Amino acid sequence: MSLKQTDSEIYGLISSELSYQQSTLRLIASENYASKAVMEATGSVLTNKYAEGYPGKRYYAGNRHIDQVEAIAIERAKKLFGVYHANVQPHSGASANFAAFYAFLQPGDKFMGLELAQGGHLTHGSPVNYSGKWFKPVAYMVDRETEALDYNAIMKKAKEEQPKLIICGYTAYPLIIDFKAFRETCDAVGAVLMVDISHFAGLVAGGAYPSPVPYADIITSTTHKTLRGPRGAMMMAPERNAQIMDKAVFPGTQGGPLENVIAGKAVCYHEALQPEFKTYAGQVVKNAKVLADELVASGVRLVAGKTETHLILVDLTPKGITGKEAQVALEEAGIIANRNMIPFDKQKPFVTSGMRFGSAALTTRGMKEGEMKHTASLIVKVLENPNDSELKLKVRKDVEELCAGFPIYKN
Ligand code: DSN
Repeated sequence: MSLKQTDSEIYGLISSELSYQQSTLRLIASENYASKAVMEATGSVLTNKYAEGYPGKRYYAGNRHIDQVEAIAIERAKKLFGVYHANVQPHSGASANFAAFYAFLQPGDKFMGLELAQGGHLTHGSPVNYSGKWFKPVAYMVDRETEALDYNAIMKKAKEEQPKLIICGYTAYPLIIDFKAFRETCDAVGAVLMVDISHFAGLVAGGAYPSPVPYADIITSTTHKTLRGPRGAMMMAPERNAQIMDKAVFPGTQGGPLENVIAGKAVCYHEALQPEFKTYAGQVVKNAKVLADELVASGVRLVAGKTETHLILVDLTPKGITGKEAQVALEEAGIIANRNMIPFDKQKPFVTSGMRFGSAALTTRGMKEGEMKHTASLIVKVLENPNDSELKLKVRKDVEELCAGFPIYKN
């Protein structure tokens, strides 16, 4: 029986969500629209199978097709990122990061990561996360003036602190990371270089962001952000760390892999290996830059003053509203984006002084520079009049009209 026949309640909510996704502007920097092919693979019969282990070495019988699916996913990931080895089993970015810690650290070991409020991730040493509870995080910061990473300061801190591992790759940093500088720092103190490329993996795959592969000891990534695959994650490593990475995922930190999601990842890698993906990745960055420039031209302050990626971080302090207020007002107008801490934020994490915008989902819909200018004008209208209900209603209609010209799924 179909979902509609079996469970009309859930079917109805999924249908409503599709309409909502279609009729709103998605600017959450970590979101995207997976293709129908990716969703078909993810929703397939592969969900019925247990496959603990790896291709050719499973702890369950009956994996003849599963082995092929996972082996293809691994080969495609290796080709896409030009890396020695890939593990496609991590269930999520947090799981992948946990496995990286498991591979290289012992409880109590010291590591360095960018503070959460500065753009780092929860799993990069937040005191409420295992990374901050079971290990000893030392936070590095962006420069107070430029709001960019200060590689000399990071080197100095690493020499003082002697961490066993250093993480770079963030959730709210709009500039390109100098991986070579991090490599030099790690070499100077004998630390492992872990690069979390979750946000910009699709840009790396599409040649719109430098690759960390020549520098990293271990790479973690989600697969559903700019990379546009199913919700999940992956890890990559050079030859010297291939075995330790695989053992850290299974049996170290996970049990049975989600082979249906792995099939979705295989399809995503196949799509990302096509020439159109390069065009998409380049357009993601172009769109973000236009959106950023338009916001700046309208008097909006950006953290670091610009973007070099898919991501824009707005400081709302000069506008006199909080991130929480802006997020609610924008959502009422059909613009979906998330509030975010900014460096040296004076507001609490639940309130924040910032908004984070990303261009990947709109780019996937086919939107280009013209639509970014339009989108920026709508954002500015709402940010300047967050309590004007009539205006928000007008913007909502404008958003619906704009979205109608760019269907998410064309057939
Ligand atoms: N939730 C992701 C993001 O929005 O950046 C990070 O886990």
